[in-house]
Amino acid sequence: MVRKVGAGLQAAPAFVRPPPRLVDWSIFAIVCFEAVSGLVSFTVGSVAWWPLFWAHRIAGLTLIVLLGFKLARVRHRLTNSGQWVPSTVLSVVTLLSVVGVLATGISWVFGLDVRLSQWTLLSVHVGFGLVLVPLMLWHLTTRFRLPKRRDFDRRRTILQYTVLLVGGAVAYRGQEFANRFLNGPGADRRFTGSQPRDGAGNESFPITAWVADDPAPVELSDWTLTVRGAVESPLELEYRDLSADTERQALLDCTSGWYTVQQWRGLRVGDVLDAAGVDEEGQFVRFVSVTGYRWSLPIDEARDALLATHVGGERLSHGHGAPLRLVAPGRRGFQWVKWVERVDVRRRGDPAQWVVTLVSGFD
Ligand SMILES: Nc1nc2c(c(=O)[nH]1)N[C@H]1C(S)=C(S)[C@@H](COP(=O)(O)O)O[C@H]1N2
Ligand SMILES: [Mo]
Repeated sequence: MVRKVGAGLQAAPAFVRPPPRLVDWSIFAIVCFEAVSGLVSFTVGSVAWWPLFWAHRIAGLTLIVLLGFKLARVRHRLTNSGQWVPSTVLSVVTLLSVVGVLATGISWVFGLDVRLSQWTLLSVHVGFGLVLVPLMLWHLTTRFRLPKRRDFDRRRTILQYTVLLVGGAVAYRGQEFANRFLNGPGADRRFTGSQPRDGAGNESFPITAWVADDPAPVELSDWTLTVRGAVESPLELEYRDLSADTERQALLDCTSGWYTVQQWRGLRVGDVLDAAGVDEEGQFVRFVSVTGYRWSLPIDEARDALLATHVGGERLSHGHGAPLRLVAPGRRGFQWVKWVERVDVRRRGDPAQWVVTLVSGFD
């Protein structure tokens, strides 16, 4: 079967099959684009970014066809052990990771929900992607050939790639209809790809650590909320001082692939800031967890965020960040800092937060 398809693709007239070097460099370009768009997609939460998610999916689908062309061409080097050279091993490993990244990506879109311990298929997809990039770069150094001018027939190439992209878009759209028809977990995805977790309160959605944060439950007798930095009068509040009187509905969308809409109750950050009196130079607000995990928001956005004590009418459970967690509507879940104990008003953003969220919780 594979052989037949391979032979078919190989025999495909030049009209449909781009020249070999172009195929190779297209695969390279697409994998780079997928890595960048995939990573960026994890950091954005507003619907305005939907074209990025679509581009990632369509480009991924075109990869299947390009890979088919490539395999049809090099297949004999893999199937004929007489032709094996040391770099063939690298080629095979690289191929396996491309297949892995495509298979997990596609199964995820169809709502297949197998877990590797706490890892969803989406996380495994990211894992394959992260190993694929260095493997591909290494593979490239063993067979480096620049595309040549004479490889191109401009009009034909443009046409081929247009067909490829349109085909990818149609296939993705077709998948949406198929998923709606199947009516499984793939049917009800957000533009981010996340699947719904329904219900209200602590038990209705998963407890997630971005990487390794797993603190002991916070004792209220030891805990205070400190507000400091560019403020007129720093505050130190105990739990019983908090007036958790603001309620709002907000959607939490985790990069591991689920989302939930909950009714949150707590303190409006703007009220907390007003109580401390923000200096003129205060531009960003940083929320810091008892674990050191932290995230900053521009001050106007921060004012509108919530430091929640309750979810769905219940006191937050420890896993969900008790006594206090950030609710940052429009942001991805990893920015909703749990177990908040400090609010810093700052002049600048905090680039180091990117590293801190990855390493906090490791000793
Ligand atoms: N301190 C801290 N806050 C955190 C995390 C973490 O690991 N440590 N994980 C984040 C991630 S990845 C998500 S999706 C949400 C999950 O919130 P939940 O566990 O209440 O579902 O919390 C965020 N807040
Ligand atoms: Mo997350």
